[in-house]
Amino acid sequence: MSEVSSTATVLDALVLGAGFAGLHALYRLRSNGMKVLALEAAPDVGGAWYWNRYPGARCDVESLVYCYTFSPLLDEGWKWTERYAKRDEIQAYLSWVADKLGLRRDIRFNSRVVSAVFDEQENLWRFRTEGGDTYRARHFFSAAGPITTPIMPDIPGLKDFEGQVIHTARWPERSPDFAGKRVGIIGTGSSAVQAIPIVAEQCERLTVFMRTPNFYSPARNRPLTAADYQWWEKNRELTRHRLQNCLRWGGGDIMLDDEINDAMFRSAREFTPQRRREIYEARYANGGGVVGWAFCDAMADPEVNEEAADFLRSKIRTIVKDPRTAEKLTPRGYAYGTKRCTVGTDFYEAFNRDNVELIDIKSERIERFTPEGVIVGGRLIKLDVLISASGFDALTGALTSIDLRGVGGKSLKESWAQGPHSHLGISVHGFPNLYMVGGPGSPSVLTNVVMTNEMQVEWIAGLIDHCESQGLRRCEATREAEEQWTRHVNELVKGTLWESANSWYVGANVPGKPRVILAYVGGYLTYRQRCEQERGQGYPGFAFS
Ligand code: N01
Repeated sequence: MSEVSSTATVLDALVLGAGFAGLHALYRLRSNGMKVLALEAAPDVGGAWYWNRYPGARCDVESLVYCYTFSPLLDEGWKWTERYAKRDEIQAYLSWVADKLGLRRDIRFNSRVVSAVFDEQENLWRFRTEGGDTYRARHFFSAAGPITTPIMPDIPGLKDFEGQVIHTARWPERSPDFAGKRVGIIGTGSSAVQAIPIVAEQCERLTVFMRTPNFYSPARNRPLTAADYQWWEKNRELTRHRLQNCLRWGGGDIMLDDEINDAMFRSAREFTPQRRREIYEARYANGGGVVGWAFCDAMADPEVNEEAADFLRSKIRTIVKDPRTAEKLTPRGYAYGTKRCTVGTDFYEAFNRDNVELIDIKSERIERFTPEGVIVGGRLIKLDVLISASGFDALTGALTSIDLRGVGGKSLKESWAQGPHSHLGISVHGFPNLYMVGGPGSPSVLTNVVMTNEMQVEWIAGLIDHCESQGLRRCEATREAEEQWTRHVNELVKGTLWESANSWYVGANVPGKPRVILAYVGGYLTYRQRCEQERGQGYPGFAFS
């Protein structure tokens, strides 16, 4: 087993992951003079954006606000080309940031951490990678990402299938050539919605296996023009200020008319039915994934939610020509927003193509795979390639898939067996000097993730600064603070439509995963203020020694 410099050197901090949060954490801690390394499983920076190379992958938050704000250096020298950036452009951006800030020298690539154990005698974390390298660090900064652990569907016979099987989040660097191929895709979530129209254009035949239709709205992507950049120069600070002071707005629609935007802070009931319709139409025409979040009570008032849902349902029939396919694609029986709403380009239009078939696997069950393809409702569908857009073990999977042990050798996976608990989604009692960005109990996936990451990275770095300046060797959430925060996270969903959620937001997509809300639904602003209060009061929810 190779022992890396680690055995000689105890790092001040080890950062897990070199995606958006990891790069920022590395920069921030290093700027304080700390000795820091980041370990990254992939051969390059990018995190989730490195792995999600599937055709059509792009972000559904506007590029102008899907980027760092922590250094003015990064406002200069980078220009986004499209309103919603393609995966390749986001990857290039993160690579540019890593070079500009000189981060690569402190990142170990191809280094997947498989174990992290807290050494109580020494007050440090011991890490081991898949390749057998070992590291020691006083602080463990997890930037492993909320949606990074892919899951495959458990379908009988899948291992016997002789065609190619690809998960969207493990797309090969050389994308397969689909020309003349019969392709199947499992899922109609955000990844599938982006991939389907592109794969449909390239392959001979595409069969879409859908279990639950999702709410969908068109992105209305377009190139960014000189005029857009002029607007941005004038409005950058204001837009960032608004984002920082907003509960739910993630910035999927930054150039939307002010009046339409401001309605998001008001109850739908303050508007006439006609005005509400106009607002939904304006949002739909503008594009982006937040058509249904037009008013502040979308998740609290079932009637408001149903009106938004119905608006989006009505659009399907105007695009999909075959009424039976349109009906199959129509989401019913669950509230808008309780599954992540999808955004794309020409998703519904793809079902008007002759080479695309939609199979609703709730009515036509997938029986099993064979070497040649899949049997559905007694019929063999021959396939050359199966794309699994089947999602992720979200928010907890990245850490529970590591053998991560805290005080007394207790594993995080066991500790979270009945549902994750933490203080502020950042610190877990019994796991000293471990800090999470985008962890369960934080609002990250319900907000502009890049913005929330930045806030959490700065906040955690402040906490570490506090420990360093006071000579404190050990820092962890108190049991009381953790219980209080976890109760608060769970109580917030009571009486809201979140209670009825049946999606990865509550772990429903992973067999055996406890059904609890994984994200903090109280909104970004409330969360930021709560974190600031914690810091302002000298971290009362933490025990130091
Ligand atoms: O995964 P998902 P995703 N048999 O979990 C189906 C972010 N993201 O990769 O709904 C059959 O949403 C499953 O069906 P059901 C974004 O936060 C962002 O698409 O569980 N089907 C569903 O249709 C997003 O939410 C961007 O009934 C099975 C699909 O697979 C998150 O990542 C782009 C199945 C999984 O959908 C995850 O998105 C991409 C089975 N056994 C992703 N198991 C943008 O920024 C699962 N399914 C635009």
